[in-house]
Amino acid sequence: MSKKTVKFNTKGMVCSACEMLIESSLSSVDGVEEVSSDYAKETTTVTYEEERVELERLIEKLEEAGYEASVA
Ligand SMILES: [Cu+2]
Repeated sequence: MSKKTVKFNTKGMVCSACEMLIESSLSSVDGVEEVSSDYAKETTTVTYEEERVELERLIEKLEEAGYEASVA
């Protein structure tokens, strides 16, 4: 299985609760291995298994959580 790490701009983050929200939301996606969010930079770095998760799915999840997401 090949792992991929992608960094997203996650605009709209304002506090550490945003980090926790994003981290728990993305961690619940099957195939996601690691999520690291930084509200000061408004970025989220995700490591996932390419065969199991679509990049689009991650963006969708971030948008659902309430953030404006794009690949950094
Ligand atoms: Cu917040």
